[in-house]
Amino acid sequence: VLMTCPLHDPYLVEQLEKRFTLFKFHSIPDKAHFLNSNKASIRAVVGSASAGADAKLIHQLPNLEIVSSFSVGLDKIDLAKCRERGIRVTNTPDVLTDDVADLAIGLMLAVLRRLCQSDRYVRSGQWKRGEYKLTTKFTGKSVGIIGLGRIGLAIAKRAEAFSCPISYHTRAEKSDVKYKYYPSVVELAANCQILVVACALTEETRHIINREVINALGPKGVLINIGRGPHVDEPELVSALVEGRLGGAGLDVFQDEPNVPEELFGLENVVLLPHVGSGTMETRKEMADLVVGNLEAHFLNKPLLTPVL
Ligand code: 8YV
Repeated sequence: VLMTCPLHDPYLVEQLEKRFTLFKFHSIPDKAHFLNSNKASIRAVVGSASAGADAKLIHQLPNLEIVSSFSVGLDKIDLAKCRERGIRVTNTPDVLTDDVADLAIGLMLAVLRRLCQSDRYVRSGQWKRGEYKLTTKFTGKSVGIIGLGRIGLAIAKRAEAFSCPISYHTRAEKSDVKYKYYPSVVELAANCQILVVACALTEETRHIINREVINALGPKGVLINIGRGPHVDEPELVSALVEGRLGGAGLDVFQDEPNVPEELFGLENVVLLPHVGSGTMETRKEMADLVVGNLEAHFLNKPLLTPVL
C-alpha cells in the first residue's frame, strides 16, 4: 500500500501497518528511485484531500488495483484514468457530513458575531480598557448554498434551525427539496446574505466563486468555503475583502494549502481555519476505518463498503 497523503493520522497509519506493507510516500526522499524499484509490488494507494493518485502516479504503478481515499472529495484522483485502467476507487462519505456542516455554521457565527476577535479582545486585556464593537445578527440571515448533496443538505437543515431562509444552486433543480432554486450562481449570490460553497471540486466548479459572484454577494455579504480552495478565485476574493467589496469570509480551505494569502491576516471580517471540516477524533476514526475496510474488502474479494468506481 502506498500512502500518498501526509501522515497526520496516527490511527490510520497504525491500522494500515497492522495489515499491509505500508510505504509512506511523503517520507521517501528519492521518489523516482523508490517507484522504479517498487512499482510492481504496489497494489493500493491511500490518498486524501491533499494528495491522491494523479495520472502520472497511476501511470507509474502498473499493478495498482485500488485507490482508497481518506476523504469524501475525489478531486486529487484521476477518475478517468482509474476507470480506463479498471482501478477501483473508494472514499469516506456520510461519516464526515455532520462535522463539516457543523463547521460551516460555526464559521457563519464566527464571522458574523466576531467570535475570534472577541476572544482575542478578552485575552489581550482590551476588555478592561475599551469598548466592545457591536457585531451582526446571524438568526434569520438568508443562506445560499452551492451544491445540495449530503453536506449542503446538512448545512441547510442546521441553518433552518436558525430561521434562515435557504436557497441553492446545483446543476439541475431538485424536485425533492422545498428551498428556492437559482439556475445561476450570480443570481444566488445576489439573493442571499451568506453564500456557502459545498459542492465537489470539478473542472465545472473550479473558480465558481469569481469576481462577478463576489460583487453580486456585495459589501454586506459573507462567503463561507468548506469545499476546496480552487472553488474560489483567491486573488479576486482577497482584493474584494481588502477593498471592502465583500462583507466577510469564513474559509476552511485555500488554493495552496497550507499557504494562506497574508493580506487576509489583518482583516477583522475574516475567519481562517486550517482545513479541519472533518477534523474531530470521532470522525477521523470512522474515516480511517472506512479506508482500511475498503482495502480489506477489496483484497478479500468482498463488496467495497463505499465504492466510487
Ligand atoms: C480531508 C476532506 O480529507 O473529506 C474531504 O474531502 O477535505 C477532508 O476530510 C481530511 O482533512 C484528510 O486530509
